[in-house]
Amino acid sequence: MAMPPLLYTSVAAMEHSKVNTHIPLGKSQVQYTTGNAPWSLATADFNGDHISALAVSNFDDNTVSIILGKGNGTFQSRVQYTTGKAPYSVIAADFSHDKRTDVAVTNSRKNSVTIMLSNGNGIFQSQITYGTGKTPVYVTTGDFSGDSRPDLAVANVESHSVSILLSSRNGIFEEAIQHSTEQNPHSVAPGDFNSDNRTDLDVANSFGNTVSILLGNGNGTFETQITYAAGKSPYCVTTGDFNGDYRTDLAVANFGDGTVGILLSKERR
Ligand SMILES: [Ca+2]
Ligand SMILES: [Ca+2]
Ligand SMILES: [Ca+2]
Ligand SMILES: [Ca+2]
Repeated sequence: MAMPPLLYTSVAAMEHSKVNTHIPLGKSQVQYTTGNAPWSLATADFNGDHISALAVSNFDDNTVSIILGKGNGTFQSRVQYTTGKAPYSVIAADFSHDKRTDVAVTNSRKNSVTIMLSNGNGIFQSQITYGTGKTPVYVTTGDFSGDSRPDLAVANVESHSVSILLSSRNGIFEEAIQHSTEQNPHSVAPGDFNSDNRTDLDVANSFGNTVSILLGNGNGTFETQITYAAGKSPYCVTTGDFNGDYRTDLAVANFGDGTVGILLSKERR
């Protein structure tokens, strides 16, 4: 069996745990062909039929597969689009502000991010690429500049940074601005941690054993990171309000010690 694409040496051994679910899904999966080594996927309605379609990053053949739904739970055959080398993390959002959902994917061995703008009929334009830091593994989106257009934040695992790419117009992005993190950021998530209605970022620093908070200034710029201790080898972060105080808290998956860490947001800074 092929191994997942590890881009760098992990400090912790992989653990597998059995998950027993009782969700009443169909008895057996139906499989659809992608490219080689599909690694990440996003769902969105790419052709305006209100049916969720799939965008899949294929790590080994430098493509994204777009797989449109037929509306009855089955899917059409894939359509392949070229990306940069070793596409890793894929997301869907309307970057061009035309009500057509587009796709972004990190090219982990090309130090770039690919943007595929949608024509609205399930067909995408050829990729446009923008430079990032070294080994971009994870991409997320949020409006960091306050213009209601979705921007991009990319975790660059080997340059120990997050790249911010601001959407300017028609799906065109400005040149990336790098913000330092601690060692080997592997995941980045948006959230408003200081309740100022400006989107901030939290970052899991997988070799730093920390979480970085980058407070947003609302104009696309961010403050210097504030770091908090995490567990061992934190690889993924997400947000939620875990204590019901309407302030955004964060959760971090600590790959190396079998825990999830919770950091509760305190009073406004
Ligand atoms: Ca669009
Ligand atoms: Ca924006
Ligand atoms: Ca904020
Ligand atoms: Ca809270």
